[in-house]
Amino acid sequence: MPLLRLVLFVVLCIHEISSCRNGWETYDGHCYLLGDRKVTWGDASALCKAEHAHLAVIPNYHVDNFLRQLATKYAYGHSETIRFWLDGSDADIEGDWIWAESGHRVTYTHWNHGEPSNSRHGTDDCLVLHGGMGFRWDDIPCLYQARYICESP
Ligand SMILES: [Ca+2]
Ligand SMILES: [Ca+2]
Repeated sequence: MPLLRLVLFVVLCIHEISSCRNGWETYDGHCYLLGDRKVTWGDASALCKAEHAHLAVIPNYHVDNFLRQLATKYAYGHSETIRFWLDGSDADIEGDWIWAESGHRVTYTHWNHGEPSNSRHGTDDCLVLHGGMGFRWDDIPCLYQARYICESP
């Protein structure tokens, strides 16, 4: 039954290409995981790497919108303010926002009003989606504890 085998092979290939691991969400060829643990930006980055992924990058409005919806859905049923680390940081050069994984400059942005504030004596150097700001962007100290979003590939 070579035809049946061929069909099965094609189906398995399509499944392999289009699907993400259990618990990961798919959007536009990427897989995203919302990490439950509250950790520093550095630890979040390491946790994503352990999953063969990296902290999420937001290159455009569409990904921003998708991740904001995911985060908003996650926040239902949580009374605390939820924050998710992204891959962006200006720790190397103040005000120069870079996606750590690629080293590329952050071009598309969706900062909340008045952000990035570089507050707390200039230690706001890592990027979060901030639940208290409708999951628009905020810079907070990299050593704060927040949840995180991994992206793969
Ligand atoms: Ca800063
Ligand atoms: Ca800030």
